[in-house]
Amino acid sequence: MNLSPLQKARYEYQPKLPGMLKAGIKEISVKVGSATTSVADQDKIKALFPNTYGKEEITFVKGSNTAASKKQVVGVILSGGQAPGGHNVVCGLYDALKATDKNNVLLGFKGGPSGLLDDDYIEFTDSFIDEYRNTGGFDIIGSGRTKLETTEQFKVVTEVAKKHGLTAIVIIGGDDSNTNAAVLAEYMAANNTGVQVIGCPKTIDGDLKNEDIEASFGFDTATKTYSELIGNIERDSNSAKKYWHFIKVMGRSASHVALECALETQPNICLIGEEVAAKKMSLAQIAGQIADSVEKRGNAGKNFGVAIIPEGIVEFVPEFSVLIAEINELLAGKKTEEFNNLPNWAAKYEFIKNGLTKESFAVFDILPEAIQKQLFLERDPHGNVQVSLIESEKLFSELVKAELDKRKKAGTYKGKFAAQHHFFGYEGRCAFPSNFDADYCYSLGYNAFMLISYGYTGYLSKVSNLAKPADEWVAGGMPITKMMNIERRNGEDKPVIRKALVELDGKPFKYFEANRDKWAVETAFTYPGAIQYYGPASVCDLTTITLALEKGQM
Ligand code: FBP
Repeated sequence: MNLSPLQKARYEYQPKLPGMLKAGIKEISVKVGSATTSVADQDKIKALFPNTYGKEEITFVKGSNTAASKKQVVGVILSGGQAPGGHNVVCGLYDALKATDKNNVLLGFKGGPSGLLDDDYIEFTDSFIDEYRNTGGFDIIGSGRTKLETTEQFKVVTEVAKKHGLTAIVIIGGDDSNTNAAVLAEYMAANNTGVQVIGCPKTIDGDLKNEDIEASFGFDTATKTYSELIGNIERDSNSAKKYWHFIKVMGRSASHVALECALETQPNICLIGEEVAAKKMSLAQIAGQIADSVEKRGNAGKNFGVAIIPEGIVEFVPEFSVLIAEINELLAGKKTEEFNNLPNWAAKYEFIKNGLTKESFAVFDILPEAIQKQLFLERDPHGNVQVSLIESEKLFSELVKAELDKRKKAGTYKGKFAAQHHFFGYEGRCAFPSNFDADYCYSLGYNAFMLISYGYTGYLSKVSNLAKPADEWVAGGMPITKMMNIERRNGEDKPVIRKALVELDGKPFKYFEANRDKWAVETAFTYPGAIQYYGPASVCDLTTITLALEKGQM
């Protein structure tokens, strides 16, 4: 195989483990903490999880290992979108499993949860695993978005587990996948299958975090990758001095990625979906806010700038959500066919005008025509508009341009406006994990096996104190039910892990808020540069500014 020099070097990198896991398997003991309760809806969650609710938080400490010795056959799946470090979770799990007993077996089920249902798997070996150490991607076994949530599916999983003699299943995924891990753990316990289930917190979006989970893996590397690119664009913008760059970054339900990139690069504008929703901002208000920055800078001779836009922004704009709901209704059932059969866009436009309320049509009418058409082209299998495919970076630059044209006519804006558009998402999801993610993920996997060997089920592998050097990290486990509450999903009350949105009274947002007016007018760009893998720890092992601020380290 042809390997790049970095690939070769990364194979050799030895990820750092938390101090208490370093002494070797025989020296890892358990400290049992207090019993837990769910973050809300305690009675309901307790009733739904009678076998796994209320268990104790646990921490690993140095001491003699008292885990019962038995042959372990563990199955692992990767679930959902790729996130840098996934391979290292598998490597850490494998290394701990083999260090405990060479006869233990690790099976990787392919293509995500569906691999477990289809019994499509490989058995990991040393040589196979070694090719994936410290590399990005999920290609080691692939991933998928099939949800493991029905009793029928659990029955199939039980059969597959029986066939292989599985003693445990590790699910590496986001909030939904780990919610399903908790439900599967409860099912396995209730049916005395002897199969334990452990989750690991993954997602570049950063929205699986809470008082126990300080960060989901992949967020560090993905935001560093986007920040490098944004910094490069800022430098280009500051060199050419002729473009405004509208940069959309991934993060569908929360704006953590956008916020971290803004803290790293200090752009002129960064929209935060959660703020837009809290202030019930309209598209026109958002465009007006960006136009204010363009105007002030343009009038000072600075016809360039950078605006960061979170992927999910339009869903946070109340009037836009209403418009989408009305469009879904307008085209429900047979009406899609009627709409599609109309001869041209003018006829379709009339159909839309007659079908929407006056308020929603007013919102629709200010959208650029390309976006208007997109709303009617891209439908999901249920016939709904796919909001995540809307090119919001283009939407906002068009709205800003229209606003600036007005201001030009009114004589207040004297600058020039030309825009470039970018979308950064897939560029960061499979990058070589930063040292932080390489270490964190390896530790999560290693720790997941320790939870298995000590007999725990329905737990999330937890590694905390992450703003400190790895040696001071704390490894342990938290019952997933502790992170759950009841939420309305698809018309039903469901037990779920609460998704973490950007907190508007949290330190990262407060820091941004305190600085953004200055950044909007001045050129305060910072250039993070590429992720560094070799060199001083002060450069290579840094974690995110979000985490540093949350932990009071800045
Ligand atoms: P997860 O929540 O599964 O980690 O995925 C998040 C994400 O990377 C989002 O940022 C993005 O909107 C989405 O996946 C894209 O999904 P897909 O890979 O299916 O295009």
